[in-house]
Amino acid sequence: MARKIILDSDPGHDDAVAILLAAGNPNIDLLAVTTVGGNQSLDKVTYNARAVLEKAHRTDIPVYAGCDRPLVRPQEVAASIHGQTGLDGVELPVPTRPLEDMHAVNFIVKTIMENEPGTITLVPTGPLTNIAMAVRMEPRIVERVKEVVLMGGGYHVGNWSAVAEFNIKVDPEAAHVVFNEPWPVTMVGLDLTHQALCTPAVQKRIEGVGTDLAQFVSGLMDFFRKTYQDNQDFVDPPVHDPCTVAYLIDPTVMTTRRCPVDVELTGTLTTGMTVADLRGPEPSAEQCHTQVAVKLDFDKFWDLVTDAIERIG
Ligand SMILES: [Ca+2]
Repeated sequence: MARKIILDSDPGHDDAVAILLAAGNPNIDLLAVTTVGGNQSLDKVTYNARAVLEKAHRTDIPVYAGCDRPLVRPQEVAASIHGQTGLDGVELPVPTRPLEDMHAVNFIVKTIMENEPGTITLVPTGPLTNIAMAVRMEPRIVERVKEVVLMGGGYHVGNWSAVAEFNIKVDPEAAHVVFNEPWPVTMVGLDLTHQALCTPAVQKRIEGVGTDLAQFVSGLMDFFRKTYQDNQDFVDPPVHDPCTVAYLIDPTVMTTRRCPVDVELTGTLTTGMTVADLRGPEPSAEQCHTQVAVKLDFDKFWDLVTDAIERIG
């Protein structure tokens, strides 16, 4: 049975690859892409989500726009990494399917409440604003969601400050809400995603698929490599967001460590840090509802991504 997921994203080069992996793998039932202001403004990332689905010939998948700014703090975008459009470096197709009327937060709540408990998985790959809003609007979603598998944070490294990752740093209050609800949360943070590097060999393999879509992904990776080289001192870009979807397709794509995780809101240097308590023996699932991703199976991950691009055609 395919896993029913809602991908809550802010595309974004790596979000685009996450959408393609979810749309192109038969074990995932992508119910909708919901969007949140993050890498770029809400309007831009929403357009990008629709354009990526258009490129993947998946106009059957609806897109719902959500919150346009963080709960408390002024908005901060990642133009240094994703450019002025949020998906710089490629030509986007014009979306043919209109944006849905309903707000993303309403859609998330409605979908979870209307489906059998334990059947919907939330996959946030942007700031956690929509998810926090959904929890506050309808607290019963917490016990009905199967799990939350999110890209964000890190237990020993940051990218938007020394210790904080972008998605958490820009809306730490929302992240605080999400990590403190008792649903199962898997944090796919920078410790893991910095292993998901799009090396020249990986990119060549993707290009080898030989389709227009494969060229599109390669174009995205060229831009992403350049901004990561210029701004984050990387040689190859880490393709963060699809790691979440890969884990849902095949949990053996990564190892995880169960541990309490909380979000710093009042640090003078550490606001937005995901503080993971790795002391002592690993707690059980009954004792602890949060876990962090540790080690990626690099080959298995890129096999899944390449396979999805191939299947989409
Ligand atoms: Ca993202």
